[in-house]
This record gives sequence, structure tokens and C-alpha cells, in this order.
Amino acid sequence: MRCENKTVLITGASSGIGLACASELAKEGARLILSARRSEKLQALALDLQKTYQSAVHTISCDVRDRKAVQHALMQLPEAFQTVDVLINNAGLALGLDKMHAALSSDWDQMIETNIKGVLHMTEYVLPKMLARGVGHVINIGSTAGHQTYPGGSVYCATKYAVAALTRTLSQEVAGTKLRVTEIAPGMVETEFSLIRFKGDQTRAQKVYENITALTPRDVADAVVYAMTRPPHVNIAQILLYATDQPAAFRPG
Ligand code: NDP
Ligand code: 8X3
Repeated sequence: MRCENKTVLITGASSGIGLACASELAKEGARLILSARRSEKLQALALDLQKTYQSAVHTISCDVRDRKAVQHALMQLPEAFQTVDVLINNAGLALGLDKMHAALSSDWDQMIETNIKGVLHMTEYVLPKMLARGVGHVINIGSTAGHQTYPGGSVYCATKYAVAALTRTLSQEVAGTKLRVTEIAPGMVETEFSLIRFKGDQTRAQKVYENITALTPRDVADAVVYAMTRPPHVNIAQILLYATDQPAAFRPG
């Protein structure tokens, strides 16, 4: 139980990597604040974690793009959940795989609003409280797409380069405090990610993971738990995590 007495806020906890982080951290005894838009998924997960691990769980149904909704939800946290020790900014998505000139501008907007501004909305609320306490940990889920571009990935890659830049900047800004800042950057992980990217096209989504063993959400959650459970003087700045089958170059399907 390495995370007992830690309150962890996870965005995008209704699926994939966020859900796996919730499960792994519940096993480690963390108190959890789970956030996403699909409240029924969060409720089901919360019940499961309460039953299996006797976890303390609070759920927040909100859209990270909506700054006011984020602030409102975080202001309403029950007393036992008000001190957020760890913020895991995980909510995010890719939409489409068309070349820059052909991609939909509505897709650009949604990726930018979610992947960049969502991180900012959460961080701007939680960080001042961490700074006031002099301790805390912000973990941003970036991507290998934030370190290497690929055709068709233009705006998604740009948002993940932005996550890498925000993470590095924040780390410089909190230097001299006990706050820690980490970027976990996975390659291909089999989740709902491709189904969302290809807008419900199951066949195309499944093709992405054909003939390879992709990372599992649990692999990424392991990296998160690793970063969280180092001694307080150790800050894991960045973890790049590829499937053994994935070449450094991208193969997003
Ligand atoms: P999933 O689609 O399985 O999960 C995405 C999560 O983000 C869901 O819980 C979804 O919840 C939430 N989310 C999306 N948009 C919003 C929003 N506007 N407001 C609140 N929550 C939102 O994908 P993954 O688990 O794979 O993705 C998690 C993160 O990992 C993303 O940032 C992604 O970019 C990153 N990543 C994924 C990789 C992969 O190959 N799968 C590789 C590298 C990085 P809901 O719909 O209920 O709101
Ligand atoms: C997702 C990585 O390669 O599927 O962040 O676009 S990739």
C-alpha cells in the first residue's frame, strides 16, 4: 500500500489509461477523485473499486474543456478530498488521421481544447494549493507523438508537443520547492483511443493493433505508480514508453 494517505485526481478515468491508473492506485491504497464526462462509467468504476479495495472514491462528471465547469466541480470537493496530492492530467484524444490541409478544423479545435487547455484548466486550480502546501506531484500523460511527428498526426502531435513543453516549463517554475512534475509519454496503447480517433470505425481501429502486441493501459499505469512512489527527493521528469513491437517511427494505422 504505497499510496496510502495520498489523494489522487485522475482526469479521463472512465476508460483506458486513466481507468487503469485508478485501479492500480486503488490497490496501492490511494484516495481517488475520478473525472470524465461519462458519469455512468465513473460510477461503475467507483463502485467496483469501493467493493474490491474499500477505496475512498469521489467522482466528478465534467468536460475538461470547460474552465468554469472544472472550477465549479473542484470547488465542490468534499472535505476529505480537498487536498490533492497528485494530479494526473490524462484526459485527451486524437481525432482523424488526415493530412493537415484535409483535416477538419472542428477536430483541431477539440484536440487543442481537450489536450492542451484541459491540462491548463486542471493545473491552474490544483497547483496554487500544492504550492501553498509546498508539496505535490503533477503527472501529465503526453505521448511519443509529443516527441516525434507522423503524417496525419499534425494537430494531435502538436498538442502532445505542447504537453511536453508545459510539463518542462512547470518543472522549471517549481524548482526550489518540493513539488514534482512528470511527463509519461507512451507509444501505442490498446484502449478506446483508435475507436475515438476513427469516429467509431471498429475495423479501422482494430487494424492499428493488428500483428503487434501494443502496450496495455496497465503498462502505463505501472509507470505512473513508479513515478509516484519514488522517494520525495527523486523526480522522474519523463518516461518514454514504447511497445517492444513498435518501431521508434509511428504506425498509427
Ligand atoms: P481512451 O479514449 O480510452 O480514454 C480517454 C479518456 O479521456 C476517457 O476517459 C474520456 O472520458 C476522457 N476525455 C476525453 N475528452 C474529454 C473531455 N473533453 N473532458 C473530460 N474527459 C475527456 O484513450 P486513452 O486511455 O488511450 O487516452 C488517455 C490519454 O493517453 C490521452 O491523453 C491520450 O492522448 C494519451 N495517449 C494514448 C495513447 C494510445 O495509444 N492509446 C498513446 C499515448 C498517449 P469521457 O469520454 O468519459 O469524457
Ligand atoms: C498516441 C500515439 O502513435 O497512436 O499518442 O498516435 S499514436
